[in-house]
Amino acid sequence: MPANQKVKEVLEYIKECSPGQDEFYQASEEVLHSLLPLLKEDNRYLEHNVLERIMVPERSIIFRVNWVDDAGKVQTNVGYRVQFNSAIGPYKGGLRFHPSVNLGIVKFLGFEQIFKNALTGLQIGGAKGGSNFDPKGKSDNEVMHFCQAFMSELYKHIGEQRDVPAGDIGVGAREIGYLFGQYKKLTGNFQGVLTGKGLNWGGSNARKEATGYGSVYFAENFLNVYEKSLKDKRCTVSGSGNVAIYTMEKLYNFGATPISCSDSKGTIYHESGIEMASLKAVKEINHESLEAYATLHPEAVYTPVSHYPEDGHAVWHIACDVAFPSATQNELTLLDAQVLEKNGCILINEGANMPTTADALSYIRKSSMLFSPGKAANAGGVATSQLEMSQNASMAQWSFEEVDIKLRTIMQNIFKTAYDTSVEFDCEGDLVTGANIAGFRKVADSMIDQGSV
Ligand code: NDP
Ligand code: 2IT
Repeated sequence: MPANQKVKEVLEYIKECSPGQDEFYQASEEVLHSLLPLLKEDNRYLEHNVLERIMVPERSIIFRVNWVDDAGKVQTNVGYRVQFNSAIGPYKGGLRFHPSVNLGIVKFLGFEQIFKNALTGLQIGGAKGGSNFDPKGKSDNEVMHFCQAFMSELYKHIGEQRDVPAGDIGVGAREIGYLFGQYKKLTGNFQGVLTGKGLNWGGSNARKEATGYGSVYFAENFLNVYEKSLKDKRCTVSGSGNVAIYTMEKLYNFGATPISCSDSKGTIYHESGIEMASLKAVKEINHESLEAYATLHPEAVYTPVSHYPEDGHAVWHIACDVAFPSATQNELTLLDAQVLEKNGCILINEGANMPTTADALSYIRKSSMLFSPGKAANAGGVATSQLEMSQNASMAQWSFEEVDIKLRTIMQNIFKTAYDTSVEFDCEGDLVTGANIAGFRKVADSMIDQGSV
């Protein structure tokens, strides 16, 4: 059967057996279509039915999480852990706590994680998990009770050689601490079963900064190929969480100016550059909306989200040289991509997972703009998580500089792998194809080596 016919059949099958999972279809379509040049060249993947096998998670665990709120009432949420693929190592991937979390979201994130983790060159399989629990507006006590209840089920399925969760949207150091405490209480084991831990109890230096820093290292590598650099570039960044904040911090180190950030309520445009101490105070310490940043800096422009109801996001309407979508999936639409191009943007570098909609992505790939796919550009976070696992296994703690140097090298290698693969398949600079083929090939070859398990 011709490869394109096979891809079509597998995608139809996926829709039939996993109804209502739009984000998972979107990620699957992008990956499978971009594999066509490889599938046409090497028949082994179809012979061994690798496409059918790789699209179905090895295991999906869905569980009830009951916890008691501050008023003494029992609340219920749904918990997930999708252990997608363990061909190249123990399952690895974050946990997301956000009201929008459902099985389709967790599956799209877990599927992307398989190829991202393979691209790091490290031995980690792909997984993702989370809950529709919303940490916003909850007291520390409620967040702790939720995390304890969540771990009371999850602990049965994870382990340092088996599955090592970490943070993602809504899961940071506080949540990892409560989850780790409960794991230790239930099992009696102090082991590196989670990453993103506190520095006093097994965490790695530079893990907090790693995704944002790595995203900037990746962008610089890409621009250098075309004899350009981030120096003096005006950069728009979306989001104001972990990835966005450390993207902005590293942009300043490279002589670029981050001029925007956003959250679920609105966008800040600060022409002279985002002031990092104020942003960290508003978002990391006080957990306020960005409106508080505008109060501190009256010269900054604050636009509430409803300003562009006709399908577009204020942040992408600000003229920039490089755009760093770093908030959430499908936050950059076709209209946004057209406006970015018109305003002279030269590179869109994905810090978030799948922030670009499918039609925006196909437009961008035909445009003159460069594009860094998230599974390559944001892989610095999970790569540094693996460095944390490595330090835990040897009971060592490396300095910030040591970890940062390793992160820089890993990002350089990820870029080179994706870029060289694009050259190998005659689409120089098309890193969507390059990253998908390089990640897939490593995992698929390992699956073939390991037989029909
Ligand atoms: P955080 O929870 O720290 O921050 C998320 C940010 O995005 C916040 O500013 C939040 O706004 C905004 N946001 C979230 N959901 C929405 C939404 N539905 N609409 C509008 N804004 C939204 O998460 P991270 O920074 O860790 O994650 C950001 C992205 O990066 C995600 O796609 C994640 O999967 C990806 N990623 C994260 C890694 C990590 O190491 N943390 C590694 C690789 C990728 P508000 O403050 O109002 O909630
Ligand atoms: O999407 C991601 O790569 C993450 N949220 C980080 C995963 C990890 O295991 O550090």
